[in-house]
Amino acid sequence: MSDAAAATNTIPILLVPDPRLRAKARAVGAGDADQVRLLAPRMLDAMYKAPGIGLAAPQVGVGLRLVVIDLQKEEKPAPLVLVNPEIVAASEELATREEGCLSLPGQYAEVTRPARVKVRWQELDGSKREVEAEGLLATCLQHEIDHLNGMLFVDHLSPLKRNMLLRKLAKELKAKARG
Ligand code: GNR
Ligand code: NI
Repeated sequence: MSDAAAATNTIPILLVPDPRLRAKARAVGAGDADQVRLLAPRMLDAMYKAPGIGLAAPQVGVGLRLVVIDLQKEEKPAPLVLVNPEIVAASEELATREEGCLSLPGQYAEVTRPARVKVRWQELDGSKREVEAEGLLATCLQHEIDHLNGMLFVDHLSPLKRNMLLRKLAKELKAKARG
């Protein structure tokens, strides 16, 4: 396949300031099963190609509570598909980690969040799952669930840092568009 054809088949990731990144996604219901089964592998594909460790449906313009994650620790894939994920408990202890986002390419900042979270979700078959996460997985789960609520990592920064980063992104995207 040519590069152009491959690019056409990869679902595009929306960039800030696309308003679809700021909308609250709705819960996946029984009537969404077909769409979710088609979309999840396309989201994983876009995530691996980016490459990234997580992707939320609003980042590909779909307002559903659907997330894919693969921390890609060793070389072998370990994809997670999370339907209707929710944080059911969070530690008082906080952790600070550098975050990036595929919707704000090239922008990174330290973000402070709960160090550990308990997250509940459904699998594609509707079965219930729960995990107690720490470290990078805890960060990634919170980052992706934020996307479902129209939140971006920059919203956790001071207004000064947020505006600096958003202006830098706008400038870089403009330069890139000019070539
Ligand atoms: O690929 C990603 N890396 C990352 C690094 C630190 C904290 C969060 C993330 S998620 C990000 C992919 C993305 O934008 N998901 O929404
Ligand atoms: Ni993101």
